[in-house]
Amino acid sequence: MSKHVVLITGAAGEIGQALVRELAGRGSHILTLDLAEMPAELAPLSTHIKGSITDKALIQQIGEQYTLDTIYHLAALLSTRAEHSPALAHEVNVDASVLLLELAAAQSTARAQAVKFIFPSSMAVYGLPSLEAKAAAGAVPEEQHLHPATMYGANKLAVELLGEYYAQHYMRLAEQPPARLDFRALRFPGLISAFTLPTGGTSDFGPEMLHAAAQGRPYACFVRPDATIPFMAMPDGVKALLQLADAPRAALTRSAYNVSSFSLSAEAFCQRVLAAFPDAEISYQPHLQRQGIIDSWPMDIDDDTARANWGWAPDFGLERCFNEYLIPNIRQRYQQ
Ligand code: AKB
Repeated sequence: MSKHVVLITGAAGEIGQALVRELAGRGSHILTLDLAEMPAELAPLSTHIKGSITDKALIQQIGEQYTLDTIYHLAALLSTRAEHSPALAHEVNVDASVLLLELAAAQSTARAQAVKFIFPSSMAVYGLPSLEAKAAAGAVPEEQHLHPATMYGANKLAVELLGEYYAQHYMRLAEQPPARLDFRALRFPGLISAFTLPTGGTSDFGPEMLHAAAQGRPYACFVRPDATIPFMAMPDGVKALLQLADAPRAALTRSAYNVSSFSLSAEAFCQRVLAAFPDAEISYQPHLQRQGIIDSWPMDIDDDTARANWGWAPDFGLERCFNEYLIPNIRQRYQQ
């Protein structure tokens, strides 16, 4: 019989690295897939395949060689990058997701046991048409404002819907009802890690500002001071993924859940950074397109349903996130 594994795609990315550490501590057999090698210190924690999730033959081979208990499908082109290469973004973010959903559906049916498919979606699925609408919307619940203004947001929303399709309707015309995959998605705000930096996203202005200040490098913020979105500490992001994966199926009333922690404007973020690194040189040079993306995202997202259904609550609110997680770890990292 083939080996039972937890598959993590995009494992060398920010969320992936943090998730691999956590899952390895639980004793899971981890299979990682990424275009890049895993960082040296994480390499012993998984069996790694260096390759692309768009490679059909590779995905088929993984399906033949491994029994997938859970898939954390993290690989994606983020929002800014996707605007530069929309067709590539669709191929990576949607077409490759369908390959994995097909594989999970096939294994669920063959084993008569649901493969869990955990998908990090994003607040990018929302699209507010104006700053007035953004201010009026406040904390957006899951069913409202689902008109994304970016390729990335459209991709994330498409995969949420496709995941629901494979979990609820796929092969409904078959004579025998198949065992279906168990699809669960989280809509993340901007994640901030003390140990890694994001690439290609638009919420990146927060972590970039902080890491630049800690290294004594000047930083030109690419959005206006008033630009406001929700954020979350990376350990809470990983906690949310694991908690959602562990939640009893019967407790879940939706397939995609908002999770949030705190909202901050770029200027409030800057003041937090300056309080820790008073010599930091932070200026504003708004980039029209990236500003437009941030303006279309909500100020906050309403995560009441996640709290009610599976006990979600972040460990790091605003104060703890900066004072206990980000600042001490970043100081130590760059020795300031
Ligand atoms: C991005 O900025 O593209 C991501 C996201 C909010 O999903 N960090």
